[in-house]
Amino acid sequence: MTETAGTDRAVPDVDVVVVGAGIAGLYLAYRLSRAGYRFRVFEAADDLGGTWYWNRYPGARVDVPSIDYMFSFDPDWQRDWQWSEKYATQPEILRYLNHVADKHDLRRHITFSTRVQQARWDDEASLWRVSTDAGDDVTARFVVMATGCLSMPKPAEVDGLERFAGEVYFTSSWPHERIDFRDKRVAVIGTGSSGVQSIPVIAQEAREVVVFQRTPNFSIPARNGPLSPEKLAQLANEADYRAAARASYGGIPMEKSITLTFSVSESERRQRYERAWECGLLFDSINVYADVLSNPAANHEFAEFFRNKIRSIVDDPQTASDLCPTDHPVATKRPCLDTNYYATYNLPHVRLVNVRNHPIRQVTETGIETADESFTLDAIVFATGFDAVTGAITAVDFRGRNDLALKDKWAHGPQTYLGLTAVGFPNLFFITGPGSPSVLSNMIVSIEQHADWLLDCLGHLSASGFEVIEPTETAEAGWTQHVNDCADITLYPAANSWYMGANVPGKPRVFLPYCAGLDFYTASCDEVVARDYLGFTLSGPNGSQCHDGVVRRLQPDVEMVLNEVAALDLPPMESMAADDARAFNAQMSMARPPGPDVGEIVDGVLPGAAGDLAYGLYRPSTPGPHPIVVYFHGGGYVLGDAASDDPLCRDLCARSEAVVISADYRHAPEHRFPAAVEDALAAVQWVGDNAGALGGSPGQLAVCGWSAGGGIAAVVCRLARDMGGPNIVGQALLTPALGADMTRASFAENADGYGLTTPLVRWFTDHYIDAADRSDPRFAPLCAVDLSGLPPAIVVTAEFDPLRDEGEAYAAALDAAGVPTEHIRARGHTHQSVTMVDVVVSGAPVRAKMADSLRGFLAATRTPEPAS
Ligand code: NA7
Repeated sequence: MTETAGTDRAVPDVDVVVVGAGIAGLYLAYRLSRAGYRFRVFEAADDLGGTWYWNRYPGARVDVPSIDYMFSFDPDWQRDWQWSEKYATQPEILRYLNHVADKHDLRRHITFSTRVQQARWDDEASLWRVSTDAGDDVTARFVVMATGCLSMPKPAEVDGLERFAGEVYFTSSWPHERIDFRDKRVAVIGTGSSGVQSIPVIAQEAREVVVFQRTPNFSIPARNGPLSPEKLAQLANEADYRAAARASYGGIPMEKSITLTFSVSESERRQRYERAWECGLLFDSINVYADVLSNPAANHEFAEFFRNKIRSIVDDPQTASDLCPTDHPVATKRPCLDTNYYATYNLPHVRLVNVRNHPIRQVTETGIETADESFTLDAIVFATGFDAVTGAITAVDFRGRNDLALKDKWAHGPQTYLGLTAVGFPNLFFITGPGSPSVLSNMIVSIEQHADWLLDCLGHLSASGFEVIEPTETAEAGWTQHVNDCADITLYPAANSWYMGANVPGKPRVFLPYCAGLDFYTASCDEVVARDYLGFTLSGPNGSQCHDGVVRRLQPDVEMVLNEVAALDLPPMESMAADDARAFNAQMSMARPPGPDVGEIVDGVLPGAAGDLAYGLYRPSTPGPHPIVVYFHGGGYVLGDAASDDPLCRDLCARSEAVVISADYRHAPEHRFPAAVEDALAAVQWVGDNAGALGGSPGQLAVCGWSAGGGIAAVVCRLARDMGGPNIVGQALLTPALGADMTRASFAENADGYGLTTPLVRWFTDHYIDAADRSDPRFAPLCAVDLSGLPPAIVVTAEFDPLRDEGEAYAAALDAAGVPTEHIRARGHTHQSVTMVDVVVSGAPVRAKMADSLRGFLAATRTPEPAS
């Protein structure tokens, strides 16, 4: 390390240390060298290639099409590199990587056979002190982990391996010389991609193969072969093709399905499933329907299709049954692409042992002993996977600020900002780290995206006179939350997968990759930069800057819906006449999923305050009588009806097991205040009087409403209290409109961009009520003098709702008045999003909570059954 002339500031030996010379390390070497940085790449192996250096097992291939698995910075596909097959083998990929390295003279930057062991942040000098097992001590301003997601093999988790006299292999570090299995009895432990690829090839040669399977995986035929003319045609304009890959969901140009499984007929589903089985493409097959990874029923049907395929291929019914995955939803573990995998079990010398039923007890000198059998073996192959995503990062002893160990920081699961950086570890970057799309995307595209972002960042730092970058606590916590939110609306957490860290004993159970898509992710990274490095502190000798904040605050599915609606560029509702707004609302309602099935739905008419009103009655499928919830729809007093809130009412009925009566009320501007509340009160009175005839249990009556309907439900509770009936036992108010007091902060904070806008609230309010009446508690229940004695309440407010603060205030006022009140703050939600059944999956837990509360309110009133 040298000193800068004239100053006492330390100058590091290099600008950047890169750890790893796989695909990411090579691309970084290319970019850093072209940009004139001083850098070193350390690689533990004695040659380059990373994954493709180590995983030389028989049958090893890439599982995305080879022509998608190429660097885009070097468009030499057309000129001097051509793949021989749709899915290249490991040797061919390694040749490609060597070709790229040689062509761009990258090898000279790499120090081989050298493992980085420790990196210590020197706060005073603002640099990393990096040491290796070869004795190097290097100082670097930045350290970049290009260590890959599947590069830290799991150790063998069996007793007695050291006793075994035969050969032992790990797919993850396969010998360089050819292994001859002819005439050998071979065990393979593990049936992930490595097992599934290698087993059929080993079986072609070996005398006997015994596969020890802990969890069967879903696998589809790779249908490998020559490159298809269609794929080649897509590449006619390679620059466009690569750009489309970068802008895609998974890093492969592909139109993302927006069709929901049960929106099409069974025969159409069958055809699509068959196409998924036939296409030989992993990402395309999962993309069969939009809800495969979010709707359990959709996933189950797809999974059953695969199980039937397995049963149709494998002759022995017990083996077929053992090969059928039943413990995880399809695609929640990485599905495999295979060549003859299932058919291999029809060979007389291949046998499957289900270690869940026949656990491996130990390895002996001669083979493997299960609880009930001994297998004599010449070789054991471990295809048991990796300490994925975080393993190779925490294998380096990183010491950040105040000697904080990265391993300790991540003891309960990784926390990162953008999957790229971590608080306490300035100037440390992870390529395809935890919290980035990484293994759920085409790795090579994700690697380029990360490396490009990093190079831009380094350029920005130096151009702005900064030398240190570190995320803030707020930004990191927000991103980590967002990564979890994304996973939580999928079925991924349901599987004991390596995505969840569940394959490594003791590893925290946290979903590691970012699952909302490369496109969505890239937009976040770009937005951070566009907002002048939002969530990062940038510092240097001359000062620092920090625009603190969270880049993704909305629930991911809410944001996607908002983006889709924004893309439609619709006219604002407040620019329409009331009738046009109603027609527009009705039209928008037609495009959504129907909501869950209920026992029956009956339309009826009830006497309102000034004439008949329509209602829709939703009855649970369980035997009645049921308690009754009278529901008031949203729509700003101007629009809406039972049809507009139909999926929400079905959902409420199914979840609460109550009869839900969605009662209409007269609308403004034709019928202004207090018409709506008068009708609502009349409806509740009528339902109370006719509970038995409606199939309800008398005395078990609650109210619920959304938006304006929520305000109406709140008002009805107070009027019923004051009038001495009907007896309402609970109220559920979903993002209620409670007085349109536009001085509240949420009206300014969420004025636009979240569906319901402040101008639209004003438009609704003006249609409904004169300014002089707006403090009437029949419009603004917060203006009521006394809220005591009201029925217990659940109030749901949404973070990005102009009405949020009045909901908050009402929940607090109820509580202060002694009303048992539960207040749910729907984080990352908007005024409408919780109502979007089967569209906004993240709203489901909020609705479940609301239904649970209603059940509780109603159950508390049930007359106990007489003792027999
Ligand atoms: P995977 O996919 O993690 O597969 C490892 C397999 O080994 C899997 O079937 C495991 O069962 C099994 N396994 C792991 N530990 C044990 C023990 N102790 N006993 C028995 N069986 C065990 O790794 P791969 O190398 O096949 O593939 C990694 C990725 O590379 C793949 O997803 C592609 O993206 C490419 P488990 O499912 O954990 O019960």
